[in-house]
Amino acid sequence: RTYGPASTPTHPLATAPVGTPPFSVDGFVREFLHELNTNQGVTLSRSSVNDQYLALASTVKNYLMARWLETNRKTREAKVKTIGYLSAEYLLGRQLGNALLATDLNDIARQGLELCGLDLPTLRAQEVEPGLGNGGLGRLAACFIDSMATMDVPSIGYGIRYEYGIFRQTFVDGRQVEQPDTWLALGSPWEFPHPEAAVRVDFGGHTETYVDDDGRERCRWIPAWNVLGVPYNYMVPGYLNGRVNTLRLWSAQATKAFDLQIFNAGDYAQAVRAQTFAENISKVLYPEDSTPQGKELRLQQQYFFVACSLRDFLDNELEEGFDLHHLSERIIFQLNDTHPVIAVPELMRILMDEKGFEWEEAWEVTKSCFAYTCHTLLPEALEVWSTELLGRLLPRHLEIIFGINERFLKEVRAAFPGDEMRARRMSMIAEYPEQGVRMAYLATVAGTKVNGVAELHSQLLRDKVLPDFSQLWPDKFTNVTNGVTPRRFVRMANPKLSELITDAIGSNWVTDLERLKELEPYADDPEFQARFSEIKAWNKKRLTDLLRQRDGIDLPSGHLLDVMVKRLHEYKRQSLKLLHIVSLYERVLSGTLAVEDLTPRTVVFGAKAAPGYRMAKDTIHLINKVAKVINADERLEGRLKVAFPANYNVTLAEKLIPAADLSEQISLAGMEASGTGNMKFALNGALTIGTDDGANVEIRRLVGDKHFFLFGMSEPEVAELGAKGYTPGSYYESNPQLKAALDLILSGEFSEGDRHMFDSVVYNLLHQDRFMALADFQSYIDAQARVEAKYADEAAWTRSAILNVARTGYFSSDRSMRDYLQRIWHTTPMI
Ligand code: B1N
Repeated sequence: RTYGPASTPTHPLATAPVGTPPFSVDGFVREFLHELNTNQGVTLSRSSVNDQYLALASTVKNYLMARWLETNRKTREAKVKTIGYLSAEYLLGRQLGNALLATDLNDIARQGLELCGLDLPTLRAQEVEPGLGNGGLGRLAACFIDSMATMDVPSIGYGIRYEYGIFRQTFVDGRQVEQPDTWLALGSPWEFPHPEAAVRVDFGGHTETYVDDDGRERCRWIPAWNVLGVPYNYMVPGYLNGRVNTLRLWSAQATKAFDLQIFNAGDYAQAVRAQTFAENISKVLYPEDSTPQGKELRLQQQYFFVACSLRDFLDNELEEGFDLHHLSERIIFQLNDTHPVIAVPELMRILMDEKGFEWEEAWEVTKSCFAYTCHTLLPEALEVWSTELLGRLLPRHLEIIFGINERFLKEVRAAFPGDEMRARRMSMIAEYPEQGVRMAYLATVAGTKVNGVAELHSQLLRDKVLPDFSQLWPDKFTNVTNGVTPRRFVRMANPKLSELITDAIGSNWVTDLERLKELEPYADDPEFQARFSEIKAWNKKRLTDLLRQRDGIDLPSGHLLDVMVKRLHEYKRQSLKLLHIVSLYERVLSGTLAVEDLTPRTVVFGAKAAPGYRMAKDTIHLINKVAKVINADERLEGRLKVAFPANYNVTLAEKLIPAADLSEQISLAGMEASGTGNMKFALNGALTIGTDDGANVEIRRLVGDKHFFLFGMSEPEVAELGAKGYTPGSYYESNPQLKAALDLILSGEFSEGDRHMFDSVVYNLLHQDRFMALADFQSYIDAQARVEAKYADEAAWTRSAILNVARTGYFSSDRSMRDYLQRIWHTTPMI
């Protein structure tokens, strides 16, 4: 690639900085109409809402453009260390609102559009969110790149531009039905494709040795096929700081050479099929959160984006002639879970096979350029790629992995002479049930640091998942507790609360969230309390309006809004929440609870199930059936409602979370690595009912026991019960309330008399209950009674809610980034 003009430009404008449209209503209107006319090719009077939205997006981009180009120039010139965030998922949410906030254009845009007879909220509603992630892990990546931009940290996010993001969930007779997510269909105004900068990625074939010009024996890879990776750049604007970082997502395309071979063979149809084959690589996001299926296409995706990203950084971001021995001075690749770990052998391969490094030299560089974040403890979530598949798809990489393992095990044997069992345990190569590469071990060996995502999780990672490794390298292990961006999840999602906070303590909290502490004295201020409650009520009204038009759901007013939103997984225990609801209902039916004593409560669920996860889908079906019966039963006098809007996503979260009173964080202790929804709720003034799990532990420590409803076994108690032998049936037999709830489901009450419709869910709980919902049932019911008692005292509840906001500033992703900078990346922001 060559950059820049062929000869020195003589026109003065050619070297002037890029212009930015004037920061005024007039300037904005002029730019907007220009975009509408020239980009969309329509006049205002003939434009559709989609035209208007696309023109508005272009307009805002124009305001960001000069800053983006300047950020790139400055960073390139400064030759500082960049963070290369490698993530298979980015759950970005809508872009327009964030871009308007980052540029402070909200008022100008609203007024300008009004002068054009248009309504900003209507145009904003036109945007389809890029759902390029499953849940917490992908959303975390999005929060982190936002924080890095806001904190002036040079970074590039690398990932995949899936043509179809996470599926759109619909319900048919209460069952989940997946629809394709066609997020690109109405245009994609936020991306900048660069087909001319496409990168070639090789696959398959075999390796061979040869003798190089210096007479050294070397290895090379003779691949069988290849595809092109086309980069699509996205702006990542910092908040009011003039920095705009880059997110670079790769899209797969067929190479010409690939087709030509087949075209020349005269098989036109086969050639077209081959093209489809190549382009399949970035076609769709795998919808499994936490249970990776060892699918060939997924490994292709992983290698595809990692190979493109390394190549891009080495060839285009580093200056020509840079001495790669010093690579770690200029980049640290953060591995977002094991999905991008194939980058490790890829960098080794580049350094050795392409740049002529010896093994030891290459390893020295490689192991200083990576750090690994683990996001799970579930054994089934730890990726293991079969060597059969790896060898077929990436033969050279498999060889290198074996080489890394061999040298690593030598080190282990030297450190623990005679302990052969340990060497076997620590091998990156598992032998059963088939030979496979344990990607977490490879990441741990190659990474300068390994971190978990909350204190408890990092501890369990050291003690239970990687104990041998933490013994060998205690200093390698560290914690960085997750965080969320206050820009999107407080400032944008909760404008009224933001205004109240700013009135009280000024506006610096948006980039310095620990300042929320200054709100503490206001917790006892009746006027502040009143405004705080009014805002909660306003947020509930806003949600009610949205759910009415989005889902046809009618939320009653004046209810305790009890919200459980997250992926559907047995360990998260949506079924425990459901048992609570069914139990309340059963107690009213059986007369053990008078209707008047029911706290008016609406439970809102939001959850997608992986399409192949039967138990999760059955649980969704059951929730919907229970909701239908309860919502229709007049005996409840409207005091208990269950709402399950379909297709929970970032856009819905932004409306739901600010409206919530109660945040459900009820996973079995030791199972949820961190959780990040828990943080968003607390920051928006919901109280948490939760177990001592993930970041809940830290939330409770910060907000205080009086302002958090703790229940359930602790992680050591869970381990103890598991070791002793857990028998869920005994809880059923000995707890009449639990028995009555389960029996009500078994009676067919929620399934038109069909007594077997929910056998899978109920019998799983009764006979297996891997995540011990029955063991925690009574404790959960008791905690819910404490919730109700507290809710009855409005002032006390509001005071606790305010203190939740005031004391959770720690959970800003800006703080997470500071921790990464200090503990892992060893670098500082620019300037
Ligand atoms: O990562 C989040 C945590 O807050 C959650 O506790 C954790 O469950 C989540 C395979 C995953 N862990 N593992 C995944 C996602 C996609 C996939 O294909 C695994 N997601 C988490 C952020 O740290």
